[in-house]
Amino acid sequence: TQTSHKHVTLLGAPVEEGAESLGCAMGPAALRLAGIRPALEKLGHQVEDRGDLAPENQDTFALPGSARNAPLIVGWTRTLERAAYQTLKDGRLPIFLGGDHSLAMGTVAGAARHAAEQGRPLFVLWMDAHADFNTPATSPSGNMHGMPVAFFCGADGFSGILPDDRPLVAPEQVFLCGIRSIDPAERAELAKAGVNVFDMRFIDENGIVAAMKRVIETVRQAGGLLHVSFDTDFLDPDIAPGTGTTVRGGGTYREAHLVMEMLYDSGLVTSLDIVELNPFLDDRGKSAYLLVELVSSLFGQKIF
Ligand code: EXY
Ligand code: MN
Ligand code: MN
Ligand code: MN
Repeated sequence: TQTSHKHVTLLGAPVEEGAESLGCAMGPAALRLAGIRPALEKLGHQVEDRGDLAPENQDTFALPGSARNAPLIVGWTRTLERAAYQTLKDGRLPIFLGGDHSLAMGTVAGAARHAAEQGRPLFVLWMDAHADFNTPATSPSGNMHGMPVAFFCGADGFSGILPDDRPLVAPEQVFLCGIRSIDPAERAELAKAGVNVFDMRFIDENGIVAAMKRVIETVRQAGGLLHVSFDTDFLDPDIAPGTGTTVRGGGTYREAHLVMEMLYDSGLVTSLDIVELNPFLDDRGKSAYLLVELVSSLFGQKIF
């Protein structure tokens, strides 16, 4: 409605070097072409599009272990940390248009800096087939899109990426939802850290509503801010083929909309990533259009 409209800022983050297969750099363009801005405006929101960001140069940066394209990803992390922080400080709601999931190293870090300044806890809802909890020491692939949750939870192996190496988000304030593919070493570290995991079995047995109620209640009771990081591969590949790391048995069309509708009703979401859309792998814009539909639900689109 017009009275509760948000001031939204779209920021393109065309990073693809954190993934195995290239193409995510075309994600921001595809989301714009699928109409993300008019969709938000139609719901009464005030929208500015800041275009695509560019990573700062970090050519000489090095990370020990297996982390492909680390200098570039670190440059993106620093750029996005500042962009997220500044947009939130300006009282706006940033939507980051990915780009692969490594971009969340920066967006969550910036949201965490803003939350700390406000004296409020930051919670992260991570919608994904994967846990993204590898480190340069555990990663089987070296792909940094499989690492952002470990990074912002303060796992070892990421020293020097940002000036402050302390954990950015407490693992207990992170909720992974939709998980159905975890590497062995990743699983062990995840359990040790104490991150909340709603895997697909939990969702099958209890329903997505139970998971979301727990997230929303926890954030509300703590007076927290909520960053949502939405990986396209959370969705079942049948409805969202346009992503590089599909895993079957994913979130359904109605489950995904219901998550977004419940989040809208909660009024708790303060920042958002839409990531891992690879238009090169998509089927006539099907996944891009679906993502825009889901963003509409998150911003107040009602069935009735
Ligand atoms: N766990 C695997 C790896 O670390 O290589 C796959 C990660 C895929 C990450 C995608 C974006 O969520
Ligand atoms: Mn206004
Ligand atoms: Mn991911
Ligand atoms: Mn994923």
